Amino acid sequence: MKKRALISVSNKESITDFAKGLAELDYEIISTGGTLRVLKEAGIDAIAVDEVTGFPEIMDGRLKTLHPSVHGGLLAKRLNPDHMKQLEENQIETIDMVVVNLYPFKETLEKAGVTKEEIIENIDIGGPTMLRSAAKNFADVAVVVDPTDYETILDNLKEDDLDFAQRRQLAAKVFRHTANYDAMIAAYFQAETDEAFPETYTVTYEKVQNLRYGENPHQEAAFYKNVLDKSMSLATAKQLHGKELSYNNIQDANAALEILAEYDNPAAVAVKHMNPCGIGIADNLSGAFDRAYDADPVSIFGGIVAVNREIDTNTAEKISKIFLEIVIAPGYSKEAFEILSRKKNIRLLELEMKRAESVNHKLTTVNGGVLIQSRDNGKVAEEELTVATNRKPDEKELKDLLFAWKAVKHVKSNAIVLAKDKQTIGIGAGQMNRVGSAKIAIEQAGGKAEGSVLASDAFFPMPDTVEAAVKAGVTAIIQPGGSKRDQDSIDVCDKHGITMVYTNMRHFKH
Ligand code: 93A
Repeated sequence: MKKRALISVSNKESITDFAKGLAELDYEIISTGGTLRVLKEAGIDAIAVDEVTGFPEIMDGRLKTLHPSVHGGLLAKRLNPDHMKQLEENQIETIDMVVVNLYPFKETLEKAGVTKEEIIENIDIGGPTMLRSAAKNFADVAVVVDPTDYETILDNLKEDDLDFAQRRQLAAKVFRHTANYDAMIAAYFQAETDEAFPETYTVTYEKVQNLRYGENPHQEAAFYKNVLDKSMSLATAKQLHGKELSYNNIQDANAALEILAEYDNPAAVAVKHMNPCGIGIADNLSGAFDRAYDADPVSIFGGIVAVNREIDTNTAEKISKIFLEIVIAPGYSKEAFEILSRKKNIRLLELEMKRAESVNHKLTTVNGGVLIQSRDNGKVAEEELTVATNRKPDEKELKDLLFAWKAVKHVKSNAIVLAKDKQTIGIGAGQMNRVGSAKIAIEQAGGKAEGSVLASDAFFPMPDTVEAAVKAGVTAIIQPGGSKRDQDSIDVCDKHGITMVYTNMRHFKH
């Protein structure tokens, strides 16, 4: 009896060559609508699956191959006389090979302007079912899901039939493939429904690249992207120049992007070890960069600079004077690119600066599991601030306070930021007590601290930070409020005539 292969593929790449090869090896080819058309056009002899099922393809193809004549032919154990007798009684013939690849669900999701109907229509039901039937019965059936396997399989078949181990390997690939395919669908539905934290949490990651090493050279690492995440991401950044990104580069660059997303005006952000060391905004990019640089000309060395406007010649010249690992911008003027790309080691990235859509949760691994939380998208508007002190902030102080508040959100706790005139002037990050971070920020600011504002990511458990701020010449403070000892801090402020506002929102970042 002639061997039979069922071919039904969405990705029609190389399919005619493969089918031709099978026909030459005397396989009878059965195929579905679109695939059959392509095969026929290439002059390959094939029959429609309707002829096997005795049932037409209906409902726009939703029902093509879901039929006992197909699945019986795939699932029957050839060495089981009962199975074979039952096939015969039901006039079902065996199928020896399945060649299927699935409706492009992921590609459809990624399409710009795609409708929900289109996404749903691209959930393949019949394809995975055939793949799974064939893969379960790999002892008797060969199952091919990956077009890059076509050539080897033909070569092997020309020698001899595929052996048990080869068929098992193909089946393993299929189960991996259908599991991923379903996981992607599950993750899509998870994001669509309001159930934020379901009993099992599905997320699928796709490799962007292997990395040379992890945080340290003795650690291995790779970069994966979340298939469903369409927010501003390094996975979609275009690298125009320089060495491959490292693990630490990606983390730092990501931190820079998150900070940048806070600002609409021309802004520049310098980042070191995932903390900002300088943030500046201005009417033009070159001015913003000056402020980010002047904020801390020492720490920026070997750091990352991200900006939210195309880099012009003027800014490029300034940037080129310092040693940076990475520059990220939505674009570079021709001349700016020439200036910056003269530096061999600098990595130049281009990335459209759109707001993070924040559909995704933040995942942090812990031993044995993962903590999942919604992202910190908290924002505080001017009218939401409450003034705790006798004195109210004046207009300039208010602007500086809100600027500093946006910055402190992105600094590791305990976080203190001193700012003045649209520029951070001192940043204290990650200390184990709040006043420790304050001291660092104040020292960094030096003489600039006079007339500056201070932001704290969490409340003051005691008045020591406020006392240090007063001594340094800070005139206004922004903090969440809510400590049992708030009054102690207020008293210090009132005594020295400085102002303090509450955001009623905390921005821990650990
Ligand atoms: O709509 S389906 O879920 N119902 C089916 O019965 C079915 N059978 C095969 N999708 C089905 N397929 C898929 O059609 C295959 O997985 C393949 O991706 C595609 C090939 O269709 P065509 O040959 O018409 O281009």
